[in-house]
Amino acid sequence: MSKICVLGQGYIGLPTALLFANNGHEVVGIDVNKRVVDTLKAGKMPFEEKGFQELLDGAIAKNAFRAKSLAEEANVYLVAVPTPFDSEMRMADLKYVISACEMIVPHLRKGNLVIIESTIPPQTCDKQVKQILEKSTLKMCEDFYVSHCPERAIPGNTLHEMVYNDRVIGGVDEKSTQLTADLYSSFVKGNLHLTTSTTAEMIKLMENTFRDVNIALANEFAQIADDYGIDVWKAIEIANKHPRVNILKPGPGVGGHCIAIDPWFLTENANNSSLIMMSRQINDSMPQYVLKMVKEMLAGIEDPTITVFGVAYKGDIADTRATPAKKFIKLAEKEGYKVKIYDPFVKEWCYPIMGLEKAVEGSDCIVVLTDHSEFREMDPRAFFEGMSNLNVFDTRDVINIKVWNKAKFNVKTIGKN
Ligand code: SAJ
Repeated sequence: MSKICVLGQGYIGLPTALLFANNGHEVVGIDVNKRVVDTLKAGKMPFEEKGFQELLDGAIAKNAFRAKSLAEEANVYLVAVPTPFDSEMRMADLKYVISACEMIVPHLRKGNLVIIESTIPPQTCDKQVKQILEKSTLKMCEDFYVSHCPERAIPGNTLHEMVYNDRVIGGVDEKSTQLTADLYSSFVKGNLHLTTSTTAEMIKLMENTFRDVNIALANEFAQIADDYGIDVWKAIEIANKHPRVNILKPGPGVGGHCIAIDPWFLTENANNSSLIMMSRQINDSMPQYVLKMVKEMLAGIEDPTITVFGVAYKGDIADTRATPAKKFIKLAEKEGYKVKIYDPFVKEWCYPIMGLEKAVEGSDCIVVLTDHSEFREMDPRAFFEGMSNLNVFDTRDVINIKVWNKAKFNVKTIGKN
């Protein structure tokens, strides 16, 4: 049994803390946000996902979890704070990782283990983390141990993936790796892959970069398919029957807090990264492409109103972080369009979210930006009456074209024109 201080009680830190607490450890959840700490103290989750509340109830019942604002003495410190993207510099902004490590320094004792779960550029453990923690006068690898254990669970299915996914564990030396592996084996059912800290840092970034580059390729294929007038979705489906091909899906761009950001952490100090940067550029330019296609559909309509269906960064979640919908809406407004928004998951956002009927009232075109399941089953005959013109542009290939055609909609899909 270890006493673990988990710094950062967000989407990753909190479920990780609760998994440790439910599996034999004493856990203290630390967060600088008072609202998060107060909510946890009241026995409630500050955000919801499948299974989270039950896990919190279990940890509290075992008397194995408490939340507070400042770190305290423990055997293990686990850092799970955000790593924002500094868009001006195109670099990882490590300010939260640095301040979390600084918070650990006064409490660090001989034999302690410090684990960084936050996404960090290669060599961060070996260089910056070491430098900060050694301010304690203790020596890394002699007195205390450090490893990187990146989280790779997918939002929407976090708990299942935290338990069943394989884990990468990279220590700054073998003892750090082994101590970390012993700890995680208390709840991880997937395989533990042991490596060095710099390799682990690189692996996490490589995985998300692979996805970004693959999506960029799909987006480029979609634009080529539009030029040739073929259906890229069907073409991808058939190409993927090849045993060594797995092309991802085109769309309005890449959102979320990882895939659109992590590639920059890999390129920030590299000389050979033109493919990665080009892929970022392709994915970031997709809102412009969507607007171009929508403009073609709306040719001849004066002062059009459009309705965006879905602003979450991906389907069936309420998360809008770095959503490509925002750039599309801003570009559409610059074009002079009036934009209204419907999203069955997102309740509050920087733009007002409307009920379905109000959102389509007076609209000349629906633009589907998110692959929410609701859009797959939708029959527009239930709500389209107030629309001024019956156009729909689908960037996710989710709507049932036959049903929308029956309702007399002019339907266009990205990569299918
Ligand atoms: N997207 C496409 N086409 C696709 C797949 C995704 O356009 O074929 C778009 C999505 O709509 C979304 C964006 O990409 O806007 C990212 O979504 P995602 O489902 O690819 O990934 P995230 O950001 O939700 O989670 C990723 C995952 N990484 C990988 O699958 C390699 C997850 O396992 C990581 O834990 C997470 O990043 C993270 O925290 O790093």
